[in-house]
Amino acid sequence: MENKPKCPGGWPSIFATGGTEGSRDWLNGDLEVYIEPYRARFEWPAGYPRRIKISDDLLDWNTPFPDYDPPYFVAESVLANDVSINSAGWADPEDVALVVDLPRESIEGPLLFDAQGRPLNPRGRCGIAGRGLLGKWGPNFAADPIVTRINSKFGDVELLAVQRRDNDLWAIPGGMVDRGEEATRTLVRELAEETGVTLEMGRGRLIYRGFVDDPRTTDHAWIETTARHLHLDEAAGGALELQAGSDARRVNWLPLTEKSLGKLYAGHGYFVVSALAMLHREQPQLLPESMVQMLRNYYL
Ligand code: RP5
Repeated sequence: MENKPKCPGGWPSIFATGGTEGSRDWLNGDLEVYIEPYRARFEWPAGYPRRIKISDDLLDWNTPFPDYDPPYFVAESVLANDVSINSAGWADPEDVALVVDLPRESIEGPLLFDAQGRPLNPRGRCGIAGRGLLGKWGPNFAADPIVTRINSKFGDVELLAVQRRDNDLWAIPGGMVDRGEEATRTLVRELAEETGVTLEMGRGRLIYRGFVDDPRTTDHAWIETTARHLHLDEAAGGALELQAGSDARRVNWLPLTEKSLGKLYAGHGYFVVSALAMLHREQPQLLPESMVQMLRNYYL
């Protein structure tokens, strides 16, 4: 872990490796995004029971933990949308044996299952059993459209961000993939629903696919996302008309600083840092020097 970056604000660390192992030359190497486990195991949304604390050495499902007996929790909204009792619902049956298309693998790889046939969180134990607020057993797929621009008046790099209704935190305007929907379509749909902006997100650079360090995570349900990035020039960025909708209380161009990145919902700050690092590597003259310095601080 030689090249692990600093983690301001006590975030889960995301770090880049260069082309050769141990290289610190992240701007020139093959940038790869990693997320280490896992802040979600210390947080939970309102309404969740308190998580059991799991020490690092007991995260791994293969490590025996005979006394492990976390509280079981499934939100009322999930139970009410169980497709086996509500044909218009969006959630799996509460009885996992009734799930017809239970995945055997996810973006993270082949899944482990417990004795009751429930999929196990690939990042390991997190102190709450059941699905919490998540509808699917196992991976709940999401998509995260990252849109940035430079505001030359203030010298800032800005993120098209929404303030979430559930916890007031600022976030990438992402959302869940609907049944049968391609993630690329979800990127466009969620961006439009939450911000009023329509962009061809499929043209954006693929930044990350995998586990999201989201506080709703449980032992048996978690979020995996596809994040793509579009950087708009000043004219295109300035021409967009923003309108908050769906789960978004507000939408705005959020100036990116170490502080604002550190406060973004779930692991979103690190998706954005990764997106900007990749952009800088491709166009070294584009980003203001203050932003490049900040990126260096993350990666070195
Ligand atoms: C995050 O939750 C994902 O990265 C995505 O942004 C979001 C999807 O959930 P909702 O916004 O639909 O609640 O962890």
